Amino acid sequence: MSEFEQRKSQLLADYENLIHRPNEIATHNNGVYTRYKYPVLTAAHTPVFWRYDLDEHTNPFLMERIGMNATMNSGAIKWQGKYVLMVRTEGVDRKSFFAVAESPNGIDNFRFWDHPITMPEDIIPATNVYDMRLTAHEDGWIYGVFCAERHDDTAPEGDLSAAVATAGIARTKDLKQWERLPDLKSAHQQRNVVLHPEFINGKYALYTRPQDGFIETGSGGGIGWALIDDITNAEIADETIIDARYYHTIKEAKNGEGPPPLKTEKGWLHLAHGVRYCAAGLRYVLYLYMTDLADPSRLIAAPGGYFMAPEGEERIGDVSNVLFANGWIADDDGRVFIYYASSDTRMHVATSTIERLTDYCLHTPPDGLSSSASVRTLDRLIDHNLQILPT
Ligand code: M1P
Repeated sequence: MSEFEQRKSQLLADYENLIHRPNEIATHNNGVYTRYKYPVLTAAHTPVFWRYDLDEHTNPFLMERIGMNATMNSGAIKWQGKYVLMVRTEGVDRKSFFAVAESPNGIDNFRFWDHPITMPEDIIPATNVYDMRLTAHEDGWIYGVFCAERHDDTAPEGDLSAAVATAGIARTKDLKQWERLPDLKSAHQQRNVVLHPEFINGKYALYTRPQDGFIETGSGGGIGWALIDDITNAEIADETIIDARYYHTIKEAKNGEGPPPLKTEKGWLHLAHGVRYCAAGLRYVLYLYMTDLADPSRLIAAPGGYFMAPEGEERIGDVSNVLFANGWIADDDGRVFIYYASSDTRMHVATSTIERLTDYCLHTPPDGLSSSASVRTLDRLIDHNLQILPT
């Protein structure tokens, strides 16, 4: 066998070993969710035939031709019995695109479909698209709502980082062929826009995140809510903040809706990210909240603090100290698969159940917004426990 053929066989064998590596439950368990030892997707999980030209005539040194940098912020859906992720895949050229990876069990054996998604453009093509939320809407379509980013041409000459974020909207019946609808029209820039799965008063409903600039939310007060008359020409007329940012909390700087909320007997269960400033930069953590079943814009539970924060290797990556989630899957038996990215680099899974997550939301004390309030809350639990514990 030639050296080329030997190396090619090794590459393909290593890839199959990686894909088939069984995941393992991590030892630490706080009773709310279970983490897993291995990421479910990394850049190395992208197919070998995306990265290498496998033809000895055109690539005699068997060099990587198209490098992949990250597999991150993924939408999720249960589709034809498979756990499917709509992966934000990022090449070494810093461009993100969408690609589907599926697994038979939700915790390992994720394999990419052969081709990435060809997403039709809106009238003005976007430079970068990312962070798709998948919503199986009661109208029968699967919607993908994602960030579409373009250079801000009103910025001073030479400012090549100024950008404008809008919500791109597309829909599909098979996750392969996509119909692009016009981007959301909004008075503000928008990122982290999510379509609610049901009609509300006969209208489509969006979770929004108004922001004054591309990075800073500025006057944007938090996660918003807007009803939309026509999804094929979506425009925000009224927008109300349903989950506000607060000083000295995990969502002081920014927050954003994660995946579409899950419908439970006790209310809509939401997963979101909160961002705060610190000396190391921005710190992104995940939190949960719940809203009313009949009125999903009415907050009914807001557990204090974060639900998950970066741990161990999750803390390090292209943008360190970040957890971000825009996909989860609830199975019929009540199990929930939470797909989260760490540090804008790789994808992980954590598992829990609807029962545990709603219990967490309804019984975790809210943030009292001051140190003295935190001590009072802690004292109540200590006193309760001291009555139970043997002296
Ligand atoms: O780099 C962290 C995250 O930053 C942005 O999120 P947000 O708009 O809430 O600040 C997004 O670019 C996201 O993709 C990224 O993970």
